[in-house]
Amino acid sequence: MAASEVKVLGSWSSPYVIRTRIALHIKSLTYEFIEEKLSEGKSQLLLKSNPVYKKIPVLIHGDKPVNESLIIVQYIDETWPSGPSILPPDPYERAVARFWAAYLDEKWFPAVISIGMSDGEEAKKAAMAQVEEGVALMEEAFGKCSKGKVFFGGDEIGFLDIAFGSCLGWLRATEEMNGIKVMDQGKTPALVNWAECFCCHSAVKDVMPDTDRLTEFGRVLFPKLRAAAAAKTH
Ligand SMILES: N[C@@H](CCC(=O)N[C@@H](CS)C(=O)NCC(=O)O)C(=O)O
Repeated sequence: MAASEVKVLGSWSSPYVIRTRIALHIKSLTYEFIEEKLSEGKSQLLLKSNPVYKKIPVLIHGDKPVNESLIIVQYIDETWPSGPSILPPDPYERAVARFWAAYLDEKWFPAVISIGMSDGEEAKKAAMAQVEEGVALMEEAFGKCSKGKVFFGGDEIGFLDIAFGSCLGWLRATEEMNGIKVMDQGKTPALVNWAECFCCHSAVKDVMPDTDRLTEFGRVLFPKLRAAAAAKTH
């Protein structure tokens, strides 16, 4: 397949975009990465390709757009079955991986973001407690899913590794910005080891954003987002 047949609309800092790129790397697919500068407005191509949510990532395969990062990862796995499998072959294990991925997107990652979005100390503390609780749940889930191997997916990176691992950059930047440590050797030793292996993996290391760069970006972004949220409520 020619490189231009697969395009990704995305940005370097988005955890959701990273998922798409990791899945493409696992399948050894070449693709064109089109950087969307969201702060400067959305491109016509993005608005046309994701008219419902108008969000990145968008995978464009030929002339067909696919939206929503977890759906994109599953599409890549099903469309190029000859590369390493991303979803577990067993239906129950697949259901478990999808369950935790949905939990991460619906509950856990929004709590990570609300640490940066909270104005008062009380709200920040509540968000931190939610994030810590989630990490403890994921430590337990790791024990069950990995069966003593390196990744949630076993010997290789799978669906849940991609769903969770893509959030590591923002988790680390949030820890840095707020002087906290959520994932550490004392509380979550298995996840600490997993995170290190995940970030060093050849499919991941070139797209995982540098923590310092992300922290610097977050220090500018969060005050703007907080101001925009406050303006909305007044
Ligand atoms: N549920 C979506 C979330 C995607 C998302 O929130 N993307 C952000 C960038 S990290 C975005 O495009 N934001 C632009 C906007 O909200 O208008 C997915 O998994 O793909």
